[in-house]
Amino acid sequence: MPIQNADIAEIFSRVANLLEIEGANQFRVRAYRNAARTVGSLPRNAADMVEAEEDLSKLPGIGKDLAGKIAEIVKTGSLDQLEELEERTPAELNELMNISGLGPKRVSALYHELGVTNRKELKAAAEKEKIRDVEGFGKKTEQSILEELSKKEEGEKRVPLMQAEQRAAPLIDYLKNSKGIKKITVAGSYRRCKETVGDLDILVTCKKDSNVMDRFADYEDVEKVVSKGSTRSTVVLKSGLQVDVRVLPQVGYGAGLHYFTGSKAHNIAVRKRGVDRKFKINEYGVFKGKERVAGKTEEEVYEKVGLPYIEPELREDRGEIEAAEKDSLPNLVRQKDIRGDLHAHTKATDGQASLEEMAKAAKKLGYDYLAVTDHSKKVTMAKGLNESRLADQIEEIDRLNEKLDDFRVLKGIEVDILEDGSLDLPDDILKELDVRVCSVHYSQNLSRKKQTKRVLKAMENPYFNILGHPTGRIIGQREPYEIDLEEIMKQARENGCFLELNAEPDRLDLTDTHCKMAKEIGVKLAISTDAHSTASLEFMRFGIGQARRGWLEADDVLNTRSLGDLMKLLKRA
Ligand code: DGT
Ligand code: CA
Ligand code: CA
Ligand code: ZN
Repeated sequence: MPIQNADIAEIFSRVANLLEIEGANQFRVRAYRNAARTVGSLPRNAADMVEAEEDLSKLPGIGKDLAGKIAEIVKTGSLDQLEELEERTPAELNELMNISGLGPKRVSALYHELGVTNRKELKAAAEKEKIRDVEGFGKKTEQSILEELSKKEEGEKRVPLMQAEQRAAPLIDYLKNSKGIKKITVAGSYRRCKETVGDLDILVTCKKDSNVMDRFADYEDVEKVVSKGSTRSTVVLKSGLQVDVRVLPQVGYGAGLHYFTGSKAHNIAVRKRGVDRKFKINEYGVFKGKERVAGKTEEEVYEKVGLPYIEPELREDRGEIEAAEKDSLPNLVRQKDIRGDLHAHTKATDGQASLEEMAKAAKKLGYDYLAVTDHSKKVTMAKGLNESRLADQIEEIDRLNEKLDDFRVLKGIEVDILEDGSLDLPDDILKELDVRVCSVHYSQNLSRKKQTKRVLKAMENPYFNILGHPTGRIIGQREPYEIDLEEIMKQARENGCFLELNAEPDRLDLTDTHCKMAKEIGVKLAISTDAHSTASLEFMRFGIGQARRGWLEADDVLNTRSLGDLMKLLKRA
């Protein structure tokens, strides 16, 4: 593709910016700005004019010198003068001028006075309140620079999988109603069940006369159409989430699905195996020379490179290719393997539903059991239970269990692990329970050594069953606390304790790699929703996705056990 007028204009305006920052003569600076404007608004391609040897110096504001530079850009794609300038003055300064309120004069001042050359340094300077003291700036400008910077950062944020799901589901329903639609799937990190997604990659097969791209651009939740074509369109939704739609040919659908499911690292590894076997693999199919030899299904793609089908959650190039080669891929845990939920709250503390409502909702999901694990007294904000209120709840559960057929409410607690490693309730009452989830809620900022010691100490208590949300992280909001999980997992295995994979979509605590670590160490995980309402019992699926990304099989998961087997595993020696 020949160079566009906009590209030439961009080069000239960069030259003007850098000249101005250097303090060059104002007339020179203006000459480049004018040239940028002239070329940017030409009715014809400057590249074509150069090709036809037309005299560009006849254009308004373009002299012989600039005409020569246009020809240079058209022929080489770049301008020596700009490269020289960029050697003298940081090129990143140009990016700073996109921040509203900052023109070349101000960027020049920030550069010369404070040595600011990029966004990061600009942010640091604003945070240290240094900008307000530069001539021509003030407190207000400093504040608005900070606001501008954080707005841009938010635009680059990844979205938790559940939020992506809430955007994707109605959009898919809407697109399904387009003319001539055959298949429609969300690929990318979404299909791999990654805990956060950068954007949505929707794949479609359809008849020739389909209006799917028109409908997509017209979707009411669209903020901006970035590009629109017959095989690929991109929009940004009002929430800021970007969505790509690609129309794939039916014959190569499997290859396209494979390519756009990723991950990129997995694709590269598969493609390399293709090369070794003299196949070319891309998003359109598997080719030998020019001939398409496979690609209708993903299975076909894998078969051509000598591998069995690999589940999307495993496709991260973290050993799945090698495992597939040895035919030792895990048989991943599925939602239907789950027999119950081991972490849920009721109205007695900070839940929204009653004991009975929670039990009935869990039964309706097809479960055999639900552990009710309200908070302990330390968590005053959630009206945590003391011994006597817990004793009351135990009786209430006994009465409820008599009414329920083929279902068991387990007596439980989410008991706080105090800073010294003791538990927030005495053994006398803990021993009356079926299951104890033990969690850190306070003093999260201890050193790694102290935090690890605290939890190890707690696990010595014979009533410690499951370590709740083991790192305490909240995605995008709170960092995990410092803790040596490997040591904790090893000790848990020795003591007959378990770790939780908290399925709450903002927690997903443990991460996928932690899950894999647990499997390798040989400690079982409880996948639990930490439900605070009947609806959130359905968060189980996010936990399952994360567990699958961590290679877990049904046997690695505590709550795939029947009630009888579970009770045995919860009894420590
Ligand atoms: P995200 O959106 O950041 O959460 O992650 P993905 O995995 O959805 O990445 P995205 O949306 O950039 O691209 C979707 C898939 O397309 C990606 O998983 C693999 C494939 N893909 C994208 N770029 C490349 C590439 O340069 N090479 C290869 N082999 N595959 C690519
Ligand atoms: Ca994506
Ligand atoms: Ca994408
Ligand atoms: Zn908790």
